[in-house]
Amino acid sequence: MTTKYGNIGLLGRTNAGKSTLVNRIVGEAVSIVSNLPQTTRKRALGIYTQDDVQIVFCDTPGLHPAKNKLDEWMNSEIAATLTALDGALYLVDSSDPDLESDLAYFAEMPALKNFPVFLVFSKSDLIDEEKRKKLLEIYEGAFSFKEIYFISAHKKKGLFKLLNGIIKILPEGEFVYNPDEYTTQTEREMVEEYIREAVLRMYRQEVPHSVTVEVNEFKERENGKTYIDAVIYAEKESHKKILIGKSGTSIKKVGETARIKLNKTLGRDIYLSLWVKIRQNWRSSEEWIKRLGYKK
Ligand SMILES: Nc1nc2c(ncn2[C@@H]2O[C@H](COP(=O)(O)OP(=O)(O)OP(=O)(O)O)[C@@H](O)[C@H]2O)c(=O)[nH]1
Ligand SMILES: [Mg+2]
Repeated sequence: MTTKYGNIGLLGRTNAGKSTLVNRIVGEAVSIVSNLPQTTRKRALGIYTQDDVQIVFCDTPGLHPAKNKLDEWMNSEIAATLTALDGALYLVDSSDPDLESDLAYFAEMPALKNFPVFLVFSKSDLIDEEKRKKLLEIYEGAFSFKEIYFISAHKKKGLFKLLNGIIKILPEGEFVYNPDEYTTQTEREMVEEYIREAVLRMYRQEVPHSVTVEVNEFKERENGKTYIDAVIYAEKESHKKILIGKSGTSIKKVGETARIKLNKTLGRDIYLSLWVKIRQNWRSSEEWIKRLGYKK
């Protein structure tokens, strides 16, 4: 049987819906999602396999001005992803387009000219026909897009059409992954990301962005439970207090949210023990960025 295999990048401004789309196509929570900017930090690979086709979706962070070492590293993740793609989906939030920022993205990433790029208007459930026409007018000629799609990951609209479009541009090739694999992330990385997602969803802007998570212990116990011990690092004492909450109620909620999702994804009982510690200015520390795996 002739098979097709390729790497497809998910690109676009922060909050465009890149990670949501990858999760929807792959069918598992490969990449975390929130309504705050800069949710995705690391490249995350989601693997889609159907019949004679295997597509590796490379989710990336949104391009943003670098204020610290973490930002610089996140932006470098985008450039690194672009070196190994067969094609890319450039997502624009239909309900919040910003042509100027998108043009800046294209200018900053000249490697985009090396492969076909599809323009994908996401969140189409939030706009009407008139707005659609307007978007097409605005974006026509902004870049040499191979094709244009409107999709809604939430309402599962337009995804089949988009997948067929992607399959058409895939080269022939052997599968690289086992058909039942859906991500290249380790379980430890997924645990850290799920905890960070719970934090992103529970607190306000400033706190979640100063947070990173590290798993200290990951042990299978004889009683069939998996015991996980993880630390949430915050940058300031005031953030630590907010994260813990009155009598520890907030951190308990974070743990519970992450635990439920982990039970489901990892398919076993999880016992999760969470701690909050302070690591001042970790986002500006080369050593900490490296230690936390934000460096390859
Ligand atoms: N209404 C609607 N909202 C969506 C849809 N897809 C994503 N969203 C929402 O858009 C927000 C951002 O989604 P993400 O998938 O985290 O966006 P992202 O592009 O990965 O963002 P970064 O990782 O920060 O670059 C979340 O609140 C999603 O629930 C959709 O099809 N319809
Ligand atoms: Mg994301």
